[in-house]
Order: sequence, then structure tokens, then C-alpha cells
Amino acid sequence: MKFLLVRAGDLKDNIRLFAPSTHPPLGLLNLGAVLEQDGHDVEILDFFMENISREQLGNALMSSDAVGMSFYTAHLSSAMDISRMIKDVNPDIPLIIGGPHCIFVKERSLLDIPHADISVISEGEQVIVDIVRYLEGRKKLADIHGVFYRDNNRIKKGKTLEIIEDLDSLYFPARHLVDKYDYGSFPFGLQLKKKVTAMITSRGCPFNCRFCPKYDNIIDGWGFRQRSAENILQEFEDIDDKYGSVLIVDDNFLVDKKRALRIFDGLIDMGTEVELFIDGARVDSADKKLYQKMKKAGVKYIYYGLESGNQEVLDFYNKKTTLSQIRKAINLSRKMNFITMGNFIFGAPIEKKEHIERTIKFACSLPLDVVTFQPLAYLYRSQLWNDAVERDIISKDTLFVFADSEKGLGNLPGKELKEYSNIAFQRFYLRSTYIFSQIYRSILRNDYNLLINGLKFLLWLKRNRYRWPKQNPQTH
Ligand code: B12
Repeated sequence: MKFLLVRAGDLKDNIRLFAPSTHPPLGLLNLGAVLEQDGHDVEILDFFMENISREQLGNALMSSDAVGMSFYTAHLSSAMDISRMIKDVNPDIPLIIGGPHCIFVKERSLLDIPHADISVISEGEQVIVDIVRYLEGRKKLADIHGVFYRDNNRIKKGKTLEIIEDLDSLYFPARHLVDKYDYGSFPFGLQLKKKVTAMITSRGCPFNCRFCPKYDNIIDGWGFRQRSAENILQEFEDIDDKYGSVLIVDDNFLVDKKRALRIFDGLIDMGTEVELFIDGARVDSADKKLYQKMKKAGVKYIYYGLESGNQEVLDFYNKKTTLSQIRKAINLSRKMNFITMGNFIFGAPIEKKEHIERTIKFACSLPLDVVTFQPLAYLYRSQLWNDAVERDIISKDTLFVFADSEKGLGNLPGKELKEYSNIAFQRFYLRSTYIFSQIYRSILRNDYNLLINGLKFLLWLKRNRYRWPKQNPQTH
């Protein structure tokens, strides 16, 4: 059997500091590995990486027996368009959908994508094999765990979903399936050592931040599961000579310090030249011994969810971090010469203009290399979203909405929050101390990419996306 696996999305979405094009579709690579082990051929088309024409899709469909499509809620409309195109070309080809959107909205996913035949609302590694057995006529859909499917115009449910307890039992992602794509190209900004791939070493997160739509909020028993250090090191051995950089995309890679130390010790012993980008770090993991090991093991980039420069806002988000932990972590990261990145959010329900001003000042006081500021989003099934639904402020069909006092979400109008984000970018990056420190650091590193690309990014921002407001809303 030949499977065509598709990541829905839009090339246009890649003009961002942290864009999908930087990340290979790990979910599909895991499914690809399972399918190949089961004896099938697999082709991947990634709509974030190329403009795929109807003709190109049609050619791929001609040689395929089934299609699997993965998407986030943010890419629902692209998934709708692609599904329509698929069934236009071949109305009989089975279309299976999966990924975060399906997991979150469950049977609604088949209403969102009326052309899909089966929706997988769980981890896909076991389920995809069961679906193959169904397509081979050897299994009934009703007996498969974690699916919804169509039966005579009705949506039916398979068996209750099952969680994969032992993550070490999974195959490593079939990375060769996306060899044709060049991931890790941050459109403006960082220049990673090629070739770039990603890795995930755990599923779930032990924390409960109010803005995060955790799988635990909707799936009993999802929990926090980790692969063993040994298993992870084996994967590194496998990719060592093929890749220059690895993006580690765990929600929380450093949370288990013992495991992290074992991984870094192993990488040091291996003598790998691979550079690591830790995509999700918490400031409370910062520890000198651990960070020294990280540096030795090849960590070059670290990205923190910092969220706010106000303790009461951090507490409101249930972030369980403090401002002094933030300062300590960022200082330590700078000491290690990591390219240190952080994200801040504006618009918590308790936030007023003063809080935002404090966050911008706080951000400017930290030795960060890259900062992002964004208005708070109420994401489907986050605790924040649940509270707003319970209080009848948003409907339970709302998938995504930005904080906006005009909609009863917080104290500040959405438009103003966007303006604050723009102003914050400007205030952070256009400081002479920041510019001089980046020039100095570039000379030390003998690497001018961050500087050059950062400037390009700012110029682009100014021209294309954000219109800097003439007046700082603070003074309104
Ligand atoms: C890497 C990552 C990113 C990267 C890459 C994004 C991309 N489009 O590829 C970046 C940093 C760019 C990013 C951005 C965003 N992300 Co993100 N991201 C992740 C993260 C941390 C890891 C994803 C991953 O690789 N997982 C590992 C693989 C193995 O899991 P998987 O993809 O889910 O696949 C499994 C199943 O879903 C299923 N499956 C998947 N596809 C298919 C297809 C078929 C046919 C089948 C049968 C099964 C199946 O089987 C797979 C194996 O078990 C997840 C959290 C997480 N830990 O998963 C959040 C997550 C996916 N992101 C999320 C969000 C909200 C965002 C943003 C909207 C955040 C924001 N406010 O800007 C943006 C969206 C930007 C965009 N345009 O894509 C949410 C998704 C919520 C939703 N309803 O869609 C998640 C779940 C985090 C969270 N809890 O909030 N993200």
C-alpha cells in the first residue's frame, strides 16, 4: 500500500520569527516510520515548505492508496482547502485526518473537514496500523481505539483511545522522508547549522499554565511521559553524521534534571558536533552544573516562556516561576553564551497598562538575544478558555480569540494589545545598549548572522506587517 502524508499549512505563515518551516512535521515522520516498518511506501508533502499545485498533488495521489493529513487548529482553513482538492482529484481515496486539531475537537473534526473519512483523536502510531488493517479488510473501524469515522452519513466512534505508555517502544522518526526539504530556515533571525531536524523526548507537561491547552485537559491519563536517556542517545547516534542541528521540541525538556544530565553526559561522551536548540525551557530548571554540561554537549540556543515582568501576572497564569528565577536563568544562559530567547504575553485579564509597561522594562533589563511579544490568545480547551466559556464571555465553539476588552476578555482593547506588542519589539531591539552588545557578541562569536538577519527582520517588520503607531498608547 502507498500512503501519502500531508502537512496542511501555508507557505505565507513562514514569515515569522518562529515559523512552522523551521520544524519538520515530527508526527508524520513517526507515522511514516511505523508505516514503512509495516511494509508500505510513504511520501510526504509539506504545505509549509512549498506551494503545492493541484497538479502536483494530483500526481502524488495517482500513485497513492490512502492519504493521511496532519494539522493544528491554526491551519484549519488550509486543511479544508487541501481536503477538497484531494477529493476533487480522487473522490474514492480514503482520507484520514489527525494531529492536534483532531485531538482537541474530537468528532467535530469530521464536521470541520467534511471530506475526511476517519479522524484520529489520539497519538497515531498504533492507530495508523489498525487503520491499514481496516483498509486491507482485516479489521472493523468500530474496533479501533481513538477514532471517529463516517458510516452512512453518521459520525461514529471507535473504541476509547489508548495512551502509549512506553515511549521507548516507538520507532525513531523516518526523517529521510523529508530529505527534500530544508528545515530550520528562520526567515529572518537565526542561522542554524544545516541540516536541521527536530526531536521530541517526552509527551505532556507536569505544569498547569492557565493559557496552555494541555492534552491533559481533554484526555484522561495523558500525563507526563518521558523517553529514557538511553533511548534518546540512541536516536542521537542515529542522526549524528546526518544533521548539523536538532530542535528539541518538548514542552519541557529540562524538567527532569537527572535525565537531562544523563543525556548531556552521553552526548559529551559521544563527542557529537550537533548543535542543540532547546525549544521549550522553564526558568526554574536553570542550574549552573546542568548549564555547564549543556554547553559542553552542544546546546547553542535556548528558548524560554517568560510570559510577564509582573509577579502577580505570573501567579495568575499559574506559571509557578518568579521574576528572580527569570533573571537568574537569563543571566546564566548569557554566561554560557547561549543564544537566549524569550517570549512575553500581553493581556492577562488582570493586566493594566502599568503591567505591560513593567513587562517591557523587565524584558529590556535582561540580557536576551531574541525576544517575542504577543497578545494573549484564548486557545480552545485551555483553562483560560474554559473560564471564559463558563462565564459566558465566549461560546464553546470558539477555537481561538485574542484578549480584547471589547469582547469582555481583559482590560485592554485587542487593537491596543497588538500595538503594545509592536512598541515592545521596537523598544527592545532599537536600544543602543542592545545593538552594541549584539555587535560585540557577534565579533566574539565571529558570527554575524544574528545581527544581519535581525536587522533584516526589523526592516521587514516595519515595512510589511506592523505599522508602528505614531503615539505610544501609554500616553492615551
Ligand atoms: C513544535 C511545535 C510548534 C512549532 C512547529 C509548528 C508546526 N506547524 O509544525 C512552532 C514553534 C512553529 C509552533 C507554533 C505554534 N504552535 Co505549536 N507546538 C509544537 C509542539 C511543542 C511539538 C509538536 C510536535 O512535534 N509534537 C510531536 C509529534 C510526535 O506529535 P504530533 O505532531 O501531535 O503527532 C502525533 C499525533 O497528533 C498524531 N497525528 C498527527 N498528525 C497525524 C495525522 C494522521 C493522519 C494521524 C492518523 C495521526 C496524526 O500522531 C502523531 C504521533 O503520535 C506542540 C506540543 C507537543 N508537545 O506536541 C505544540 C502545539 C502543537 N502547538 C500549539 C499551538 C497552539 C501553536 C501556536 C498556535 C502557538 C501560538 N500562539 O502562536 C503556533 C501555531 C503556528 C503555526 N502557524 O503552526 C498547540 C496546538 C493546539 C491546537 N489545537 O492546534 C500545541 C499542542 C501546544 C499547546 N498545548 O498549546 N508549534
